[in-house]
Amino acid sequence: MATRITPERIVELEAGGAAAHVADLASLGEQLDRRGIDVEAVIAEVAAFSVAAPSWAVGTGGTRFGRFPGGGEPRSTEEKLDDVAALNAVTGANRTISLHVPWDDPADPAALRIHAEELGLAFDAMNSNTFQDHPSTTGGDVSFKHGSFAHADPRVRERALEHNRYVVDLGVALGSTAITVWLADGTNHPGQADFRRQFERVAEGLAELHGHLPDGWTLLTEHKPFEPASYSTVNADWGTSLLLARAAGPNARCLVDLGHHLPGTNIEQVVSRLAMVGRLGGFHFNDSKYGDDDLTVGSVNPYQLFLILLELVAHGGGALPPLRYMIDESHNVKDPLEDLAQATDQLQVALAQALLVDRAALAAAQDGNDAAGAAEILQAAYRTDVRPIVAEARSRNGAARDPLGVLRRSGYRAATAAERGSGLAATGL
Ligand SMILES: [Mn+2]
Repeated sequence: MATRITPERIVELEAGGAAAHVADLASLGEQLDRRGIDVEAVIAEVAAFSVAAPSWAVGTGGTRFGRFPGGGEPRSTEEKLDDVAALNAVTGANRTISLHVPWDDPADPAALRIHAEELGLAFDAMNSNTFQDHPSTTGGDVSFKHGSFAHADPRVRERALEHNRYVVDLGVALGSTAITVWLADGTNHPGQADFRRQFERVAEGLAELHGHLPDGWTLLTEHKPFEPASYSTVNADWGTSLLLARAAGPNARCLVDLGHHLPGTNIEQVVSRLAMVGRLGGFHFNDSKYGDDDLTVGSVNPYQLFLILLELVAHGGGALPPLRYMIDESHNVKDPLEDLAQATDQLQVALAQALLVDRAALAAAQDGNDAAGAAEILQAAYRTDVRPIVAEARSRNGAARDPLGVLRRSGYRAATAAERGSGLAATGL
């Protein structure tokens, strides 16, 4: 068991900056008060926010060219939970973990659930995997090379269904209440398969899986335009995802991964559309420059992130709606925990900014055809340095005002490297 980062230790590590924080927060509070904004309400909303950390993100990511592990990486699902607990200790906003089967396939789910409870964590949406062949999912006698739910052979489709049912059952044992299905199904060559028949098979498979959902469970469909299917993907865009969710059943929702859109797509408008028809279910947060880059949330286009959060707050009637929020990034050169801390911070900042928008004034500007006025209202919120609010929200949760600084000064990574091994050798895939 790696070192625990306690609230007392955090206070100790941050004692030096306490007076400056009080002064900064008071100054921002005065400014917001003049603008008619209740700073306490914003702090409370940011403090209530939590975003899941995926189990695969606490290890170093890689590309198809190679992977360069940083040392001290978790060797088991239990150690992945330990790392998320350390992350949550400094951010106070990563209270759940999302598992991915078969990368995580606990032999004793009850024991893992107890371990999570001891760490103050719960299990968020489960993730299935039919984009790789693994004996525990294929049974060893079929292959997902030519698809899973969309496959022409009913035996393969049945095996894909069995795996997804297994993931739901495992989720039940862990206390999860959702499954996210991302399918690689598609084609790499024109003419390889029939678009319509592929779609119909996937719709049928998802409907069967929906029939297996326990009460209170949600099935999330995650779309992606290309990769690994480079010519056509069955669930390629939000419209297809909506059709599939509708075909699956009443408890199916669409999940929006910020990297799963073609360049230039207006993601905030996609969010608005899906929310409007009651099928917006969750998010995978990341950022991108060229495609599905899985870069740090808010690192490339923070204004887009702000606009997305603004749509979410509008959908929630002034507060963030209770959807499934998860970070989905690949940490190739940063320490995974440091990157997750930065991503969480970026989300808290964007949320606070979105909460500052004067929604009544914005609606009036919109109805008055005042485009310049509307832009001023958005900029007034976006250009406000809300970091004292975010720091205060974290502090009230017993977490760190400066998560990255505390993580570094706590010695957590050195402790895990000593316990788990340095693993400094780069490996190819
Ligand atoms: Mn994703």
